[in-house]
Amino acid sequence: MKKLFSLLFLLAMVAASCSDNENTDNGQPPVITWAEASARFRIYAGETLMLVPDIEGTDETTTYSWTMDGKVVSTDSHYSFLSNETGEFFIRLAVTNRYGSAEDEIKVTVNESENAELPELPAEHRLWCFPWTEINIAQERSIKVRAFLLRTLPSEAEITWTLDGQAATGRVLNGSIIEFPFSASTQGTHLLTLTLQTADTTATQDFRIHVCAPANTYRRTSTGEAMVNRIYEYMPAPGHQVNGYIIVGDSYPDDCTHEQACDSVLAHFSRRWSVSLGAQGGYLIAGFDHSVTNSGGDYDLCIKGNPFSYQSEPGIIWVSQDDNGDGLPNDQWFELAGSEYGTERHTTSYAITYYRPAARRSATAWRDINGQTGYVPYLSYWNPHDSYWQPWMEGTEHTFFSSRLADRSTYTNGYSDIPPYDWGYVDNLGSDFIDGPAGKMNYFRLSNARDDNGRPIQLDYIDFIKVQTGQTGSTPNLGDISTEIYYISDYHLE
Ligand SMILES: [Ca+2]
Ligand SMILES: [Ca+2]
Ligand SMILES: [Ca+2]
Repeated sequence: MKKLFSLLFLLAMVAASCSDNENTDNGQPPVITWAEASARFRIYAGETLMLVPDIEGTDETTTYSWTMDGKVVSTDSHYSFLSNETGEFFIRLAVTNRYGSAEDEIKVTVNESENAELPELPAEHRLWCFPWTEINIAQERSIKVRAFLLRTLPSEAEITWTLDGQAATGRVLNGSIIEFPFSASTQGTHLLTLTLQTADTTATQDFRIHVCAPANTYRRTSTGEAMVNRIYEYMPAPGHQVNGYIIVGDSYPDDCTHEQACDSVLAHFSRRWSVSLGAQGGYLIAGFDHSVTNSGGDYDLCIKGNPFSYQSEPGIIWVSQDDNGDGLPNDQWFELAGSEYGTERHTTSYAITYYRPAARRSATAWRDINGQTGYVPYLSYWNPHDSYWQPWMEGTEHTFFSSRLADRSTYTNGYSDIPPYDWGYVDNLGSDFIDGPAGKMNYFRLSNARDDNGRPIQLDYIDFIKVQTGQTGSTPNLGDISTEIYYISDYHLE
């Protein structure tokens, strides 16, 4: 277990090292200013606000005095304020140097716990949603076509399938997932239609499955470039580390397009800077300029995250071959099994919908396929952005489809602990977090690929990789659990 304050302290030191710890003696009394991120002193009860002013004119005689109601609360260059009471608090800072002193007072407004300001969930949900409605798949493989029901169906509801015009049989899982197992025996496009009929509604959905050449037809040779060379999709779920996180600052402008966001992620990777996938289900899809060979049991992929001893945020890895050879990730995905795969701590076929907050500086509500609801918290200290909903996410709600790992985080007396799983996840301090050829990071084996039935599948190589935040959860001081990535590469070229 690790205390939050060690991280906060580290942050304070990082901030301090670029400002008031350096001797900036300019023959004048000190000047106190506040970085914009710290200027909005509005927090929730129980939330820690780290106050780190920028001080000009420090020297070896400089002293600091933080006071509240006339009492000294700190003599450090920074002050971490925490109140479980609501109200307005006035904090005074006095800084001296050999030429004089400066004082400043700030007002911190502490609101009731977040629950008092949580947005309401929409009462009515749409009928259903689909991870995909068109896909490419290699001949002789099989895939499960799925529809996720978002409303409880009346008992008389009738579900029917047709495949290429002929009646076919699917099944309903747990009352909320409709599934059709499709085997790709004949090349060409197959039309699968799902119809749902109740006393007052008929809904249909078409799925187009393009059965392509047999697997391994479009293998590409290596150019020697280890790192992924393109980001095809960057769709982070809402989260406080995605854009505007206090350590990183703004990563994207308010009118950022999806294409610009993808380019920005690749630029981050080339510098080994972090990008966050946001809360559960948030993901990115990357590709290589060659096919990455499956070594048959050794490591094949390298992915860097930022796990700490007290904070693993496991991301689940998916891989794909370019089954139709068009250079785009529009083909079947396979999950790389980690240590929890197939256990009660691992759920496949999970869907979670986030709702765009109507109010500024607000938590983001979600509802999942199991009917559970919750919020991605708004943490003004960590990220004072108006919204954690990214500009390129269209609409008022967005559903992510993924597998899910059980949230095992704990929070006790100001301490958070988000423990790692054993292996098989990025941003996770497991046994595969090693100092390998690409540096200290998680390493992955393509031999762990699983098909839709949970069985091992032999992929001679892969072309695309998808990484998704695996847990739904948050702690009061560290916020949402969200996977971070800094770099993805082909192990064999490191
Ligand atoms: Ca992390
Ligand atoms: Ca493709
Ligand atoms: Ca995170």
